[in-house]
Amino acid sequence: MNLQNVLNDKYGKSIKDCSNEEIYYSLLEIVKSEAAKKVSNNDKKKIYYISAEFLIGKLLSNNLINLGIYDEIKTILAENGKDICEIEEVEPEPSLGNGGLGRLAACFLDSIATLGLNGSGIGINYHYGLFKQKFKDNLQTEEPNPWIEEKSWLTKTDKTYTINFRGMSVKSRMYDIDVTGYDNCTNKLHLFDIETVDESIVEDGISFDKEDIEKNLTLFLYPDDSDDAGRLLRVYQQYFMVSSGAQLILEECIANGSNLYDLPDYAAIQINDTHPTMVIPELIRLLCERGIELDDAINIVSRTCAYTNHTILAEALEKWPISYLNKAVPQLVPIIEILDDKVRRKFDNEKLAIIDKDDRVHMAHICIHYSYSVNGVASLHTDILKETELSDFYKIYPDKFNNKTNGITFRRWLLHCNPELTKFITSLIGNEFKRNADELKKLAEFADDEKVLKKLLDIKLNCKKDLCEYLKRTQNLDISYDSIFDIQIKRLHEYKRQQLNALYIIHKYLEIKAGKKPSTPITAIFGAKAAPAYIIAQDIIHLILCLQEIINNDPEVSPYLKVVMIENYNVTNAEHLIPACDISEQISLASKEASGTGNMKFMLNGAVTLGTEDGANVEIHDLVGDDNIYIFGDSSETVVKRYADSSYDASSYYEENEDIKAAVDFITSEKLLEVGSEEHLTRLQKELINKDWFMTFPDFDDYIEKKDMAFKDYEDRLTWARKMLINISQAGYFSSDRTIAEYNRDIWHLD
Ligand code: 26V
Repeated sequence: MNLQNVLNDKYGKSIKDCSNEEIYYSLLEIVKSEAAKKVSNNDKKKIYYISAEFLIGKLLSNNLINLGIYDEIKTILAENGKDICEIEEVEPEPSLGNGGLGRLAACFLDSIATLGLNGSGIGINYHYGLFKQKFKDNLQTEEPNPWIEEKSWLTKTDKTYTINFRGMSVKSRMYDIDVTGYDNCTNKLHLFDIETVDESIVEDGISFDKEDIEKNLTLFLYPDDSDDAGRLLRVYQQYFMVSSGAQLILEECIANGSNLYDLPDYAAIQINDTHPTMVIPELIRLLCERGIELDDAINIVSRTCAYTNHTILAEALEKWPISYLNKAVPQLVPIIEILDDKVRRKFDNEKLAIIDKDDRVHMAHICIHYSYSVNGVASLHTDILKETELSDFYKIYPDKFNNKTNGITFRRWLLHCNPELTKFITSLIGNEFKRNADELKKLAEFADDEKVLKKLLDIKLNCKKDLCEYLKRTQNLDISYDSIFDIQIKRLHEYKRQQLNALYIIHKYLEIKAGKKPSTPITAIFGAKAAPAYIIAQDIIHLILCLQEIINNDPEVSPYLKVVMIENYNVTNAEHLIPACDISEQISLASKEASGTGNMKFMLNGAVTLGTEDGANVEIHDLVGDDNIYIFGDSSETVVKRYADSSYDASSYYEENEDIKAAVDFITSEKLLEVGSEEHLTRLQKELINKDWFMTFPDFDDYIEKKDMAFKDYEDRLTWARKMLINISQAGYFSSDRTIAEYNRDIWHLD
């Protein structure tokens, strides 16, 4: 299909005369038709990746790249005075995920298709996805993010299923999004939706009637779960997803020749965190309905499902009161009771039970008992699961546990977001790294090649200039490319410790005020959304926004230090931020960040990590060595011990460490109160002094020392460029192609 022909047919105009919108919609058609021409893999066995989130980002450019027509289209457009980047901006970004977990699912789909594996994603077609973030009076506000237009990547199918809830049933319809592999087959992401959804029930911001399930079921991703109605809606959403998915899977397997007893030969179902757990009892229910004995059904399903754990945080582990399940999906309750009963008969250990004494259903426990594989997402995380968090389970099922260190797709996070670096790498080591990321290691040969190192610095500078221009244009933010770009972009959570970074900024501000000026100016960049009901997270955003206002408007300080909190952090702005980064902030409290994947994206784009020994940082450290990373803070063992013996006392650090006291006191200083809210700032300050649950104070001194050391080292440009090069050269391990190959080798066993 030729762009000019399509434009002629649709609009009767030449490329030159078409609007960016007209070109975008035509490219959408071209991509869909080219994707359909690719063969799909119809092997007997298929992997179903089921997930409540797929944070796919914009799709146009990635599809063009994967289909091998990006350069051609870019050139035709340029010849006609059109910039492909401006066409890209027409596309709305779907926000079908919160953060790392959803983005991982999107990277995995890309790699499954790229490796030519027979696989589909199964999820929910949220109309508004996660909220759009706006700042007002230095506070976060939330708005819906409508992304579905009349013409979009979604293709309506004629597949429908009936989903029964207590006293009500809904008709689920499947919509498909093409998943193009890099020079390989096209797979599908199946997103389920209902037709009765009513966008008009959304009132102020993102509030809506949480009880009107037929109108709200697929409106938002994870609506506010601070109340019963919100939590119950999540149960409805989850069952809707898994029942639709389970019906589809059985239908496809039967069509392929399965007699259902041999289901594990036809399907592997990867359960992405506990959100899709109900697929286990639902499949058991459906098999029984089709005449299979209960024990057989349990056995079949357990050999089909595999579970991935993405967090050890207790508050994130789902435990649904059985009363919720009774209210929404009573048909699953007797099955879950039987699953619990079987566990109790076999093991005399309350901690292994599915239904606890308070009548709450531990979703992770269903997954562990009734799946054939349980994996963590980075080596340290898996070790902690085995040794601490899930040690009772590990004792009874040692063979089920395995590690699959996360990865990222290099198509989006290098080829697309950093074409200049991609081109340079290609000029040094050839094209092969695009298929085999391990080839990046060859770059290490150039570690002492001054010309190469200088070019790397030039490319970084260009990316920084691009970012400045992008932030000016989209957010009216002014930053200088002549400064160090120190970036922390991720969901706002106390365990990720944006507050530690904020304390550093206050510390630096006070130093500058006292006359100690950094020799290279620093731009501290944040991007983060906070859950609407997460009070302390909202307070931390408020603190950062207040610091931005004070510092950037202080002529004594702003030449040396600037703070930028970008609005509505999402995949698209990440694609601009990551290539421009010098220092990648990965400062979670050791043991708490299961893996992190932003850390990998930064490394691949030549940023140097400043981080704790947490998640995949540990593996990055192992790969690049001490000289090419800045590690600080207490080890996960120390942290785990501190929690176990409750020995941490934040207030003593506050009293005894002058720097900590000065920074924390500043949170409620007159200066900050001039621009901020006393309620928010006081609450945050008290939280830190009295609790500091994620232990920022014990790591504070070391953080400052290592961060200042990194800033100092940055000044020796060639030595710094060498660190950048080593990071890029070692990033191949973090390709999601490697991760998916391991899932397939160890868990899915597709041909
Ligand atoms: C969810 C919640 C929800 C309730 C409030 C507290 C809380 C804390 C954490 C979470 C995270 C849930 C699971 C998740 O998103 N895990 C992330 O998965 C990524 C992909 O494996 C991984 O890189 C991140 O380290 C991990 O946090």
